[in-house]
Amino acid sequence: MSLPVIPAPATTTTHDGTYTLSGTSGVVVQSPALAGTAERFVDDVRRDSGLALSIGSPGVTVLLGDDGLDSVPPVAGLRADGDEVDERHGLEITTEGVRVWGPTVEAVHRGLTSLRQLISTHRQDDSAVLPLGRIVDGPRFAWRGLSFDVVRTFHGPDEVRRVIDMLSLYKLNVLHLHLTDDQGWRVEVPSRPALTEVGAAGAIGDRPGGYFSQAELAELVAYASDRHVTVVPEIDMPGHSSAVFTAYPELGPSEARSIDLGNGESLQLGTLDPGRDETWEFVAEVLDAVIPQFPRSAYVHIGGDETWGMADEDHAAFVEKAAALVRARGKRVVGWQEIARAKLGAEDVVQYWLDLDVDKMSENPDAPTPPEELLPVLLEGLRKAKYDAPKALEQGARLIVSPVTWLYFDRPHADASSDPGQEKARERLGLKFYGAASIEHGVSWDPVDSVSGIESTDQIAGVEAAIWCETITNSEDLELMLLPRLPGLAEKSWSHQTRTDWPAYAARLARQSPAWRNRSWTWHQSTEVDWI
Ligand code: TNX
Repeated sequence: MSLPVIPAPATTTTHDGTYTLSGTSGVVVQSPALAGTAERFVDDVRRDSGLALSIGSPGVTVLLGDDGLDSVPPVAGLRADGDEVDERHGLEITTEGVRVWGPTVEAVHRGLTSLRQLISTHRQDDSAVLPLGRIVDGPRFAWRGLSFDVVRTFHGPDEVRRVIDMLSLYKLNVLHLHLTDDQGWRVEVPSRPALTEVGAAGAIGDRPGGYFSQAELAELVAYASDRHVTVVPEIDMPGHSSAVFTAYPELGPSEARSIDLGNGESLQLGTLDPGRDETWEFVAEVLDAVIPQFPRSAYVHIGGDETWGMADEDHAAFVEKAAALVRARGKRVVGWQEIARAKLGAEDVVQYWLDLDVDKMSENPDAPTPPEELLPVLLEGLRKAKYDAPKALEQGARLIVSPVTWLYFDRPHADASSDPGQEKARERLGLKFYGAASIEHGVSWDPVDSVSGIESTDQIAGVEAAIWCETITNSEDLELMLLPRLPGLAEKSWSHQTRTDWPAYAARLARQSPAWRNRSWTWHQSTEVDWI
């Protein structure tokens, strides 16, 4: 029998019988290094389940050790913090109590995360009546993340903390913050005050702007770190830079060119110019200010996507120089797949996203109909995308797998109008052009098979979903698009099961709702799942 844990553990055994954790139970810490982890767990259990455990009382014992963990398959990929941390752990529930162990603090934290889920899925009255059994587990991929667009709609620190809580409940360990784009600049650069004074003022349409102060980011990074989540900053360059040009027009194109997409949005064609000294002074100042604000991240994401109309040589020159500036500051480079058109190093990471078939797009009635003058530029860019992943792999770089088809959480929900009373809101969420996606669809794929040209798991750095916020206007919208998809991302990036058994997964998913309710997270009540 399986236990209702998401992502599915590497091995699970169950036995008849139960062990009950009650309000008088607690956590015994056998290794002093685990004191903070135990406190975090007690706090999380209270928030997920309302059960108040206390430190020092018998019930759950936590300790450092690697007994019996050899059966867990090895992890692949790279960690965003650049460390090598063993996340394998064991969790055993006997009639005597619960024991959670692993060789590192982080490993024990992951094991306690499974226990958090078991507690919230086995609540009865004032207790949690746990099934007897044993889990031995560890991740398939080291980098398991979410890319979060805080530009198109500004989501402030409270909401970012809620997203970190969601990541943490599903053993996800990277929050990639998309901090800059055409509509706004969300991170402080003290030597360039206009970026936040002017560039942060707006968002899409008349949505409010905003940015994270250095103090707020320090708190968020610490909050994430406490939950073993690394926050990776993205400064999107040289395209998607209109907010820079609003703040510092001298860095922009001499003539602003934007194209009305006919849906109230316009596409900006200007890019930072690699041929100008001012560009490089700017990029260096930005990196010098941003890097120290993300001390746990070994990477800086330099964007590199959708530089419509920019000459290939200019794009490559920009990427190569920006990458060199990142490396010179002791950080590694990650960028959207278009950076593979430039010369990369084996340490670099390329985020694969564009798996749309250009030649089928004209058949899609919901596809945007760009003005005629733009069409050739768009089509050419999209056709080149086919070669990006192979080019990255040829250069020895590794891929973060984020295909639109499987991992763009801004795809509309398949049964969008099924949430009672919310039909209108649901209908407006997600980019229609991508087509709707069901929850089952979200777990019906495998990261290794999803990119043509990948032959082995070793070519993958990790797996990341993306939530873009063009259609997402507030926290409720955001949560509706993240849940219940986020647990599916965990299933695909952590679990070693390459095929997900949908009925079994749907049954595990259905049991997540009490914790979500307790946390007051909004979720899309998909009709594919019998929510409890
Ligand atoms: C493409 S994915 C973009 C974003 C949009 C997104 C909408 C990527 C690197 N660029 O600018 O928000 O599509 O899904």
